[in-house]
Amino acid sequence: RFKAVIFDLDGVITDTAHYHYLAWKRLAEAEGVHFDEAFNEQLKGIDRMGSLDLILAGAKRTYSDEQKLALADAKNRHYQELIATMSAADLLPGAVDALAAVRAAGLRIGLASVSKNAFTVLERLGIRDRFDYVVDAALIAHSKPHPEIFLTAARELGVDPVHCLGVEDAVAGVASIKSAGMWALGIGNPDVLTRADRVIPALDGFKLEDYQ
Ligand code: B16
Ligand code: MG
Repeated sequence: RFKAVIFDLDGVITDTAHYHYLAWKRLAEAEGVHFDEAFNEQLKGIDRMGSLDLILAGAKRTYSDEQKLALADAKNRHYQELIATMSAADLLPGAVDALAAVRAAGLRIGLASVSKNAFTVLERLGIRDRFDYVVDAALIAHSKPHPEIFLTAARELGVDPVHCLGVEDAVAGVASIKSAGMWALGIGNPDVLTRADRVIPALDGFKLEDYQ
């Protein structure tokens, strides 16, 4: 019944989620804000300024818009240093096989990442041409959990959301998929991704025929 599969990037196809974590952790600690894996979970799938606001809500001082932009820029420069040496070796196990299986089944393939670095990461991984449509995060007004990004991917792929399967590692991402009216495959822990229709630990367990 599915006609398209729309993938998230960070934490699904490659482990850039860890690089985002490292970059935010350094920033948070420099601002005197405690930062751990549990807090980071809330930031996954949330855009850059939204993530920064969540972190700075825990700070003792207030920040001007200018100061916030400078902090967001510094985080992004650190993140870009961390992804600079990425290559096809950084594809997570099963990612390429999953993309190939979806292609072989004749379905359309989309990418829905709110990261403004997504095109760079896809190029480094060497998989840009495996996607029929990649959402440009710069054109998205509302970060996940809002459905805009998944709905945009479906529209550009020419597929009704009810015929789309979305793949996500983040709580906000699964919420975005469900709000878009799609079927959600969670990647990670079922106790965390409670709204997903099915959860598997990683893409190397991806079996398209199992999802209905
Ligand atoms: P950037 P996704 C998201 O990507 C990340 O999960 C999130 O941690 C990050 O803050 C966001 O991209 C923005 O990234 O600063 O590179 O624009 O999960 O939607 O692929
Ligand atoms: Mg993600």
